[in-house]
Amino acid sequence: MRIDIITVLPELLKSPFEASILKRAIEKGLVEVHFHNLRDYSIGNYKQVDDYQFGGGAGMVLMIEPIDKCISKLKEERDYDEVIYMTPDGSTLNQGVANEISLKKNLIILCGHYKGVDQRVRDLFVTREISIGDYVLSGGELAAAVLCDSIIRLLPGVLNDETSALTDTFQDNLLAPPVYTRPSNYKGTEVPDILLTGDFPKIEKWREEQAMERTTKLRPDLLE
Ligand code: 6GU
Repeated sequence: MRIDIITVLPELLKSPFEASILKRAIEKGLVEVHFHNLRDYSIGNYKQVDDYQFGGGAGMVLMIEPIDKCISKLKEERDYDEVIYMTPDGSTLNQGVANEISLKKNLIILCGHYKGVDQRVRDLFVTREISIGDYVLSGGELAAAVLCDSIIRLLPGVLNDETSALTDTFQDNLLAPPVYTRPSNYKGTEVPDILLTGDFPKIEKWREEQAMERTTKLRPDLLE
């Protein structure tokens, strides 16, 4: 997979890719992530990438020309499966969407900022609009990092134990069961006995029951 991220704030976006699982995925060559500073495609001597909105109103809007220049250059080099625009009015990211996008080969992710992008960018170039929840962030950068993490960890070979993404919360629309590690007794609070029996079919059954119980209690909407 290759991901090209277009942003006015690349520095806000880079650090999540420089640690832990995402870093290792990049080092292993399982994903390439490239950052493109929109300002490098700006017009005029002032490196302008945004402007006031027609019709008046507060807030700046990212202009179409720098975005067009950046996307066109990328598209000359390879084909893209999706141009994803990160915006609070997009469709909400969930595990199903992450699973679907993780199967794509080349992605462009465009981060909104200020009041967002000129509508013609969305009409002409964007194939999918994604939000990470019903609240407003200052820009699409942190949301793009969330999206990238959710898809990169699903790529084959990224997680050490290849089955572990399959047992994640949400992967089967259930919350994950509780997990424990040593010590089995910490200041009098104990790990459930069943987990210490070594009876794996029974443990599996207990985990399924716990997952169902947790989901019923905490997220009944997932069962609907
Ligand atoms: Cl993708 N962008 C912004 N600016 N705010 C958000 C969001 C995206 N998703 C939730 N809130």
